[in-house]
Amino acid sequence: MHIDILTVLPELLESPLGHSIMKRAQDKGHLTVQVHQLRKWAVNAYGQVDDYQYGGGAGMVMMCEPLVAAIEELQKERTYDAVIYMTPDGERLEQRTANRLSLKENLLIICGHYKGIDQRVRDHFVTHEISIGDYVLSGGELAAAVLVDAIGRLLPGVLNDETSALTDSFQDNLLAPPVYTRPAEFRDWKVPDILLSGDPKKVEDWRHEQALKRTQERRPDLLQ
Ligand code: 6GU
Repeated sequence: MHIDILTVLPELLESPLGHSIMKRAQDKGHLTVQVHQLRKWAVNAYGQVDDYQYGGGAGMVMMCEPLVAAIEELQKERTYDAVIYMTPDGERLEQRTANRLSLKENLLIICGHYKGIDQRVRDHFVTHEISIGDYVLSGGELAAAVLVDAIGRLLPGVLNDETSALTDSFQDNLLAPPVYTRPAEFRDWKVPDILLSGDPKKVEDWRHEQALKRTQERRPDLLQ
């Protein structure tokens, strides 16, 4: 998969996408991410990409010209399966969204800032609008990092057995069960006997039961 990201703050994406599993995904060639500074397509030598909003009101709006110039230049290079705009009024990101997007070949992600981007870019270029939850961030960059991580780790070959996505919370609408590591006894807190039993069937049943219990207690909405 290839992902292009348009932003005025490329630095905000470098660290989250440059470490751990996202780094490995890119090193192994499963994922390529190119972060583009939108000011490269600015309308003047000051690097201007935003302007006052028509109708008045506080807050700047990201202009059509730089965004459209950037999008059209990138579109000459590749055909995008989705042009995604990160925005708090978008559709909430869920595991199924990440699953679906992980099957695509080329994604273009636009990070908004200030009051957002000119509506005409949304109308004519954006195919998906995604929010990562009901709270407001200063810009779309951290949300884009979340989206790329959620998608990137699902690409075939990125995760190994140990990090397998199959046992993740949410992957089958269940939260993950509790986990333990050595020592078997710490202070007087013991690891559940079943996990030490060496009986894989019993262990699997216990984990499923614990996952159900945890989901019932914490997220009954997932079981509806
Ligand atoms: Cl995608 N962008 C911003 N600015 N805030 C958010 C968001 C996105 N998702 C939740 N809050």
